[in-house]
Amino acid sequence: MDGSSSTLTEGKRKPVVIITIGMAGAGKSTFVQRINSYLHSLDPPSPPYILNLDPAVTHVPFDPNIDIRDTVNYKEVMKQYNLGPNGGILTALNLFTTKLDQVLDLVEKRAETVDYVILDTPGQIEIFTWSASGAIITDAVASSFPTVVAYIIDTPRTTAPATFMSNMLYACSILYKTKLPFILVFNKTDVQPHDFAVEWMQDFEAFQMALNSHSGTTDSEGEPTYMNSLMNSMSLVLDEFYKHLKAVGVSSMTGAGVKEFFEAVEASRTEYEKEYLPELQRARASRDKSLQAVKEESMTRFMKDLSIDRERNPNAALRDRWRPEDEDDDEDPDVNIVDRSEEPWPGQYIDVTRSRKGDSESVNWPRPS
Ligand SMILES: Nc1nc2c(ncn2[C@@H]2O[C@H](COP(=O)(O)OP(=O)(O)O)[C@@H](O)[C@H]2O)c(=O)[nH]1
Ligand SMILES: [Mg+2]
Repeated sequence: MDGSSSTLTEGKRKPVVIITIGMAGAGKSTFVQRINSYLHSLDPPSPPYILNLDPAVTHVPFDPNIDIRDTVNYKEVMKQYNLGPNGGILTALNLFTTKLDQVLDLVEKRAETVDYVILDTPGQIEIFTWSASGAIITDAVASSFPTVVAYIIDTPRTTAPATFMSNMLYACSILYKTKLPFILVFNKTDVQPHDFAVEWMQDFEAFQMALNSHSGTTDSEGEPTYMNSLMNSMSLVLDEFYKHLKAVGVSSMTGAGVKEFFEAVEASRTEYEKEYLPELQRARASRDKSLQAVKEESMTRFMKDLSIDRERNPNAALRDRWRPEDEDDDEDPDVNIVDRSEEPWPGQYIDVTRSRKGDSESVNWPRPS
C-alpha cells in the first residue's frame, strides 16, 4: 500500500478528524500517543494535528497542538463556581467551547498540511458524549471535515459477557447520537487478545452461549432470570448494530494493530463522504429552516411588544437611545486559543478566569441567573 492518493490531482484531500472516546482508563491518551508516533514514523512522516480536550489531565503523553489547559484552569473553575471535579471539567469544556471558532480557524489553517486531526477527550466518557459542548464540538468538526469516532475499549476488562454487552450498548448509543463512522478499538491486546470479542460480534449464538454459561443466568427453578432474558433480547439489537461498525484490536503499548486502525480510518473516510455528509447536510438544512422560523416568530413577537410599549409610554424610547460615545472603547482583546506549534511558545499560562483588563479581582464569567 503506498501513501499517495488517487485524488492528488485535485489538490490535497481534507484531513480526517479522529475523535477518541472511551471509558476512563480505557487508554484514549495512550492510544493518541501511539497513533501520533506511528504517523511520525511513516515515510514520509505525517505529523497529525492534536487537540487535548481533557482539562484535568496532569500528564499528556503527546505534544498537543492545542491544549484546553492553556485556555482554562479547571481547578480555578471548580473554586469559582463551587463545583466538584466532574462539574469543573464539564464547565471547563463549556468555556473552551465558547472559543471553538478560534480553534476551528486554527485547524482549518493547517488543513492543507496535515492528514489527520486527533482529538483526545476527557477521561470520563459522559463529559464529552452527553454534554452540549461535546455535541457542539463534534458537530462542528464533523461538518467541516471527514470525521470518525474511535471508541476505545479496555479489552481485558470487557471479557465478561454482561460487561461486554453494556460496553457495546454504550457504543451503540454514541453511534446513534453522533451518526458518524465508528471504529471499535479493542485496546490493550498485549494483555488480552480481542478474538473473543470478534467472535461474539460475528456469531450471535457464540455470544448467547457465553452469556448462558455464566452463573446467575437461571433462577432456582432453572428458568432464565430476568437479567438473562433481557440480555438475550438486547444482544439481538446489538447484532444489527455490529453491521455498522468496524472493529480493530490494538495495543497502544506495543503498537500492534495501529496500521489496521488506519486502514479502517481510510475506509471510514469514504463512508463519511458517501453516507454521512449528505445526511449531515440534509439535517443541517432542515435545522436552519426551523431555526429561521423560530427567529422570525420571536422577532414578530418582539416588534409587537415594542409597539405596545411605545403606545403606552411614548417618551421612554427617547430616553433609551444608545449613545456610542458613552461606551468606553476598551476593546477587550479576548482570550485566545494558542496553537503551540505555530507561535513561539514563551511558556506563558493563559488563565481566562483572570484575563479581563482592569478587572483582576472580581470574577466575570457568565453565571446562570
Ligand atoms: N497493557 C496496556 N496498558 C495500556 C494500553 N493502553 C493504555 N494502557 C494503560 O491504561 C491506563 C490508562 O490509560 P490512559 O491513556 O490514561 O486512559 P484514558 O483515561 O482513556 O486516557 C494507563 O495506565 C496506560 O498505561 C495498552 O495497550 N496495553
Ligand atoms: Mg486521557
